[in-house]
Amino acid sequence: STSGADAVKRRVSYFYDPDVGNYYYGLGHPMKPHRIRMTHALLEKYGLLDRMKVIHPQLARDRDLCAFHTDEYVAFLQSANPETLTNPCVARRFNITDDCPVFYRLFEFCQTYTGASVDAAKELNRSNADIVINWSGGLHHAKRSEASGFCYVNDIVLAILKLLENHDRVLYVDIDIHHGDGVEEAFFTTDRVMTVSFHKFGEYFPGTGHLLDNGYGKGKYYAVNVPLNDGIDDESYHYLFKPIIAKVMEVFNPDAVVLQCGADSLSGDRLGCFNLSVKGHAECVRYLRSFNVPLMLLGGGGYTLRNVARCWCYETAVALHVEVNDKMPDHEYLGYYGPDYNIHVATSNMENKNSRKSLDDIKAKILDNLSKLQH
Ligand code: ZL4
Ligand code: CA
Ligand code: ZN
Repeated sequence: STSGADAVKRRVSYFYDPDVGNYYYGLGHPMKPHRIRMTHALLEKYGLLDRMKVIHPQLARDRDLCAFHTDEYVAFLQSANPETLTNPCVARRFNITDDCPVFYRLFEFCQTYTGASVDAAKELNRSNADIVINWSGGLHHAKRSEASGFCYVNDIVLAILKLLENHDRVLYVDIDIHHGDGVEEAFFTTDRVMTVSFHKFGEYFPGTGHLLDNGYGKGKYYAVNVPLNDGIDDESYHYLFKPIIAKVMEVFNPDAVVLQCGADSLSGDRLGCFNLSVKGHAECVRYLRSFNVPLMLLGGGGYTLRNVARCWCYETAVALHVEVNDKMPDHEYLGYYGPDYNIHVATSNMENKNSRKSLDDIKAKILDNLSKLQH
């Protein structure tokens, strides 16, 4: 809609380090930081950079990283270097594998994407912005003392810990196709952070995120898992997303929201198997924005580069409440977007393996759990 609360402008701060696109996980590795630079180039040519505060973030310091990670793990990351990594015991201890290789300037990469998320949290703490964006962040699998699933430092956990310095309750929502296990685990026993992950469940990485895993101790019912099947489309996704998030906002009433916008839930992703359109994905941003609570948007997965850049550019426009032309402006990377050169892409005719009955059962269970927090 163009009227009402949605039309009210939000102050948006966007965090970007021009060096981030140069990091390289290695030949054949699906995670490509170059997609952040592609997104930035689109934002620039669409004129969106002029509509927000563009901030070059600081590198995260050891002290920042150690707020969640162990000293020995941070010391390992700091010294890790592809030439000197020779001890297989050390590599195994910190889960350095094909998924999480040691690559050139790995530690600086971690400092870069984490510094942006921590600075984004400080920007919200100071009320300098209503919405903050870091497309290089959202690395939700990293654990306290080990790397996992292309993630080394958990910038999300560190950003939420920073937000908790000024906010009583923080809501975390994760629309990456993978389960947000590292963030869930970090806050599994607290009632100050509610985590909500939508993900493919069943023979899929990382294997956690069962419907019935919902927190422990004081954190009971403060972890929400929405397990989904292949081929989910916009309509089925929002049949769950909207009522669940509406109930979460009602019962949890957060002071800040962090949304991990992993773009591997889009149709046609190299690693994903969902069938969401860019509009359907961005509808999650639009919906959370409509509650008018301080909001942090982070990146995450996304392995078909052209669709990742399309998605995060469009979501930036949604944050700014501006319309963008479907036809892309000419720029350095225009060739990636052929043959159509549109920001929106067609979904596929793949089968949606989520039946109405399975969606209704999931919704009923989750709304019932959430109603236990109502007082
Ligand atoms: C690759 O081609 O399911 C890594 C990873 C590297 C290049 C050369 C090595 C070839 C696909 C994936 C061998 C690769 C073997 N290279 C990878 C159980 C697995 C063990 C490792 O979006 N093999 C592990 C992790 C997932 C597994 C997904 C999502 C992150 C996020 C947030 C992380 N790991 C099987 C895979 C390749 C590779 C090709 C790969 N890894 C696909 N899925 C995984 O949630 C950022
Ligand atoms: Ca998820
Ligand atoms: Zn993912």
